[in-house]
Amino acid sequence: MALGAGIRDDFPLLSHTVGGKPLVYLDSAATSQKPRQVLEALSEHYRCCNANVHRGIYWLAEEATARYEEARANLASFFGAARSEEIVFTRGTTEALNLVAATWGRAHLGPGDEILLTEMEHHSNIVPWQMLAAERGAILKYVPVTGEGRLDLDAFDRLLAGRTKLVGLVHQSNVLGTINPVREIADRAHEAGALVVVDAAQSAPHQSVDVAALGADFLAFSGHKMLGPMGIGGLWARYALLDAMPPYHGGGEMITSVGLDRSTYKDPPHKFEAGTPNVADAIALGVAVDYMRQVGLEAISEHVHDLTAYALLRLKEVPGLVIYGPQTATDRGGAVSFTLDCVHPHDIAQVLDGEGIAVRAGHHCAEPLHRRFGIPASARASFHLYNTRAEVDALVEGLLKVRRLFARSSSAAKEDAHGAG
Ligand code: C6P
Repeated sequence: MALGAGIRDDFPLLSHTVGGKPLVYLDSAATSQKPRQVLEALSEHYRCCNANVHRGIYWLAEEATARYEEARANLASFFGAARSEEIVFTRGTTEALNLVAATWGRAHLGPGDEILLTEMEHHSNIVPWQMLAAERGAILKYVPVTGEGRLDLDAFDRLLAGRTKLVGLVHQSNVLGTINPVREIADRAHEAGALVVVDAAQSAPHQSVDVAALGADFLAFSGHKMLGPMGIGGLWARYALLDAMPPYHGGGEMITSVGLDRSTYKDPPHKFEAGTPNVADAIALGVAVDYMRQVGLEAISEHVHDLTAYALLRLKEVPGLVIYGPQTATDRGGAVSFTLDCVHPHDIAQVLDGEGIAVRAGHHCAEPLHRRFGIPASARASFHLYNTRAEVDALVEGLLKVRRLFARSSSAAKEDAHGAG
């Protein structure tokens, strides 16, 4: 299937205009757009199959339950899990990482134990560990990021110690685009006796992510970046690991029996899914994953790689633009963050918005990483299977316009200051 222009008809939102200009959506790292198959699955669920799951013994409830569990099985096969019960549905990556910290972390980490993260983590793979470390007296350490935006693996080896109990890292940086050598890192971490938690929020939308091949112990993902709805995602972990973990939230449907003083819990994954789950969104995420497989993960990867290579090349034409992260598309995903001379990233995003171009500006929930590069914020363009080279061209034109506007206003300001002096 031809990606880019050839697939855009599947994504109704992409035909919108902004102030009379065609929408150029370059913010898929924040959330992807949804194909009509996913939109239809959502509406079909509520029109045809809506009932609570794992509770009713009537036909409709059993149908909803079967579809919900089919979605789980689908995600398990998408991530190469050994069994369906290894997928726990959560609201997304953030909740999945909090789950690991609050359950496995509380049970296994004590005073002086070390948690080794990286400087390029999203806040959702930092803050839950900070909270846990404060509670348990554990110590946080960070693998530094090199000037090229890669992990310093020599430093990783030095930091990995007998007291490292957990290594947490992002598969693909949401800022730098860097794709980290997870397998290599996981092998070294395992040798040192640590478990590995992988944040796959940005990799799972664009490439085949196989938990066994990666050597992960835990892997978190967000459905809304994978062409699925918001509010659904998950955690993968080996069944034995999940089985040994205490539950997360307490409530309905995660128990086998409740007494006044204590309760007993179901087996995974239900032990971790207290209360009414997000059934419709889980089912629609299953459809999103089917859609990605139908298009082909290899084809998606290649398309995003091609656009990224093209963007890295063309962005060099914008004077004063600095790109953070690997400068070539090798081992790199489709998130390209940059700054432009003295123009604040928010101003860049605002001027581009006037051209119908949607990019993100700010620290992208990766404040320590921005601090590492000595900048408070950056602008970011990110690509998915529906983006085109023409949209990259529009971005470059838009950035040249930003430069012209701000060069004019800064020379006017200089003239004013000169005049006033
Ligand atoms: N990054 C971005 O614009 P949630 O919000 O739970 O679906 O995903 C959190 C998350 C975790 N890890 C990485 C690497 C991420 O990129 C994100 C989400 C978005 O970059 C929103 S801040």
